[in-house]
Amino acid sequence: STDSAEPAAGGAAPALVAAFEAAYARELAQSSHGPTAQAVLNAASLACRELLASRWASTQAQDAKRGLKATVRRVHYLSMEFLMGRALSNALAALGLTSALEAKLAATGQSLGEVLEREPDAALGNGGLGRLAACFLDSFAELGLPSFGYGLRYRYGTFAQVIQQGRQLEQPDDWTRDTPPWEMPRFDLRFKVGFGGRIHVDAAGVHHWEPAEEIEAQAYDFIVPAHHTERVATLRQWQATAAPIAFGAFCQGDYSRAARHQVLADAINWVLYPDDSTEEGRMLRLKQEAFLVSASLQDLVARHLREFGELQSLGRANAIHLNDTHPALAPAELMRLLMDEHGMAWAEAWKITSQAIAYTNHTLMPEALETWPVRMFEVLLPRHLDIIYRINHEFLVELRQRFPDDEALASRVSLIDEGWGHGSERRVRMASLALVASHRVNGVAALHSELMVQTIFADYAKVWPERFHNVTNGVTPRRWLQQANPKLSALIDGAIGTEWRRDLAELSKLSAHAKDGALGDAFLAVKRANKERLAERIRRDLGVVVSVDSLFDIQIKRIHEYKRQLLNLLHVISRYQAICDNPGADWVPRVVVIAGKAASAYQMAKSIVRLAHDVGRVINSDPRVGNKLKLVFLPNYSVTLAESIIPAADLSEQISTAGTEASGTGNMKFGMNGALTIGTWDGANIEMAEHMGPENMFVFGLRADAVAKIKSLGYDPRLYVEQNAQLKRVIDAISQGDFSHGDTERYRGLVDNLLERDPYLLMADFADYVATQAKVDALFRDRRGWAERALRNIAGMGWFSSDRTITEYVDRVWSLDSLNH
Ligand code: 26R
Repeated sequence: STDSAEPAAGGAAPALVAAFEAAYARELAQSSHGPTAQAVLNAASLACRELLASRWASTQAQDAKRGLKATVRRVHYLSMEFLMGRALSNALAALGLTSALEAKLAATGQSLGEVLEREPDAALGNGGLGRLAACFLDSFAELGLPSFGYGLRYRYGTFAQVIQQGRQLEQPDDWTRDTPPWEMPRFDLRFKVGFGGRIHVDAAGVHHWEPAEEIEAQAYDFIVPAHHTERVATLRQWQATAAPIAFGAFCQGDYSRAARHQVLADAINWVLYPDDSTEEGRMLRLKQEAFLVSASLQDLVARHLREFGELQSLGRANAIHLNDTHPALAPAELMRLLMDEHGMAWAEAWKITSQAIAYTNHTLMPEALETWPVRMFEVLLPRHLDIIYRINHEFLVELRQRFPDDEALASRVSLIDEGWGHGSERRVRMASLALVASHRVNGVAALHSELMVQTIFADYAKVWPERFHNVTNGVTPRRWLQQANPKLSALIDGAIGTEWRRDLAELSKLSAHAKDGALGDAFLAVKRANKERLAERIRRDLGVVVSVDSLFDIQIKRIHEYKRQLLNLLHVISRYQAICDNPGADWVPRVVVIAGKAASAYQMAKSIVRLAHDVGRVINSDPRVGNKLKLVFLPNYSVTLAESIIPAADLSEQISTAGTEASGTGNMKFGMNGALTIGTWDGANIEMAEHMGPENMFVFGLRADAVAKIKSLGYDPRLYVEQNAQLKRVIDAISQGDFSHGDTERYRGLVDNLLERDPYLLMADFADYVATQAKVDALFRDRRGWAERALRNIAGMGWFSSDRTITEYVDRVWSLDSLNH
């Protein structure tokens, strides 16, 4: 887009523009092919990076001076995933340099949009958890929070999704091929991380670990700018290198042994682990987790020593945050560093560790609760296993004092699953390790936090009730509203002024204008323009022509049974059948858009992707249907694709089975962009409805308590199908092969699962979903009524800024105060 993403007054100071222009000219002159779009991208990125690097230095200097009196601790956000997306347009907007670059380009006849399009996404994450981490970094910068994000510098990010004959194929995402110019390699920041080997205890009782293998971690910093100050946040990503090379082998001419060492190191950074995968990769995943944790904590400890000269205050000056259990080795590693490397006694080291650590849970799905075989620890992390046993011992001694005679409780909460119940091998429970070491544990939306303490963590909530909190997620309005939707942003400026760009809560002022017909018309015009861009993309990429007069009905997220893309498809099929029955009726035209990746080993999810393509092919080519209904699947969903789809949405599909979606964050991005939500009473949908008024959301389906009740009584999906002719007809069409050229085998597994198990209650929610979609149609006909509701949605979204979320984390999780109660 060539629309300026800045407010009118957002241009940079002349000195900054001059510095930018000088750096830009110098970099552009390096191009071997002249000022191509790629060369411009590189030059502009390197010029921004240079300006950000000087902001980085002053931010670090400020933070180093903060001392122990500061009530805000420096935050270390440990995450195996950061889904950053593109960086250049965000940096230009933050620095106020968008128009400066546009002016340079005008001289050569190039368009800024064309340049920005060339930047690959940094897609080092799978979905919600990774994107949340990226939004948090944006807010760390904006709020001036002393902080580091810590992650791994994967060579390949999440796979690229290619669709071939309606089926998903995975291809490697070689995102660094054109050398990403954003990172600052920190050659002075290297730490050794050990694996395997033996431990011996000296006469003084100090443990000495002799690892069998050592790998060096080298830091690469990715600088994230604030938009209203000169502060920056840092994402520090570790790259593994073999250290030192097996030089002996090399000298003897045994290159393959020398190379093997290199290969082992490279593997650590090789690939982002997909969220559910096969057994083979598991050992490597544990190694990746240990590598992230060890390098990050060594960096923290070294910095604390540099700044404070002692380690006693480490827990009061630093917060260590675990983004789910993936970095849950952190307490064991911090104990090891404090005791084995710095001679601290257990009690003091434990006090510091539990002051520092806090943990966020992001899912109740039992299959996502990490456990690792003790056997793997014995091989890879023997010293950490010792420490985990000791933590467990101290914990269980205390527990038995408080809850005598409850051995069943002790075995349920133990850090070790002894495998007794299921007769399998012993495993370390990573959530238990995170919980026992944390002074705070939180869920990501109110319902999720409630269910967390009632279900998966009920025992722990009984032991430490004060530890459990809720902090509802948020998203950065810089990327997801100001940059993604400049036209809507300008419209909001006109209605309520520009202060909302600093403080999103100001959006509430829009509700006073919701009935303003002229504003409503202007809103519809902006939406239409955004839909035209998406329609053009659909035509270009898929060859499907869609009308912008249609209702754009959009579901974009990872493909998962609990998110119920299949329920969406059942509604589409039902609508298709009704249109064929009565093509002359006055249908509200709809374009249903789906995008999302299925984990490569998740067969059911892949089958849903295939069904979406099969159904789309049949509907889109049926002459009886025409513009009344289209179904398109946009391949290779990404942060960047989301930025172009969301502003064009009329309707946002947030239809998970109640009680299964921890929060959702896409729901918030759609709401800010003036889409209405059709959603279940789940995750953050509930709080969105409360903030905008539930009458402004299309809520349907069983609530979480009703879902639990039905399941406990013995749910029979067939009953719903037998009682609902419309539903039966849909299921029959799929089984009979109406969408698979008569192949009745293709979807047998999918249909049988629905009729026999239906674990996510699609059959039970179908009727209400379809009825609610009819209400959506009715309101869509009333253009002014629709616009009024959309404006009320936007007005209610101010609270869902990640700035508010991070302010809550600071108050309740990361402040010194949070240690006292
Ligand atoms: C352990 C491994 C297999 C694994 C499991 C699950 C790795 C990653 C995941 C992804 C989960 C934890 C995730 O992304 N959860 C999402 O977090 C978002 C941010 O809090 C929520 O909005 C969203 O509802 C939730 O599904």
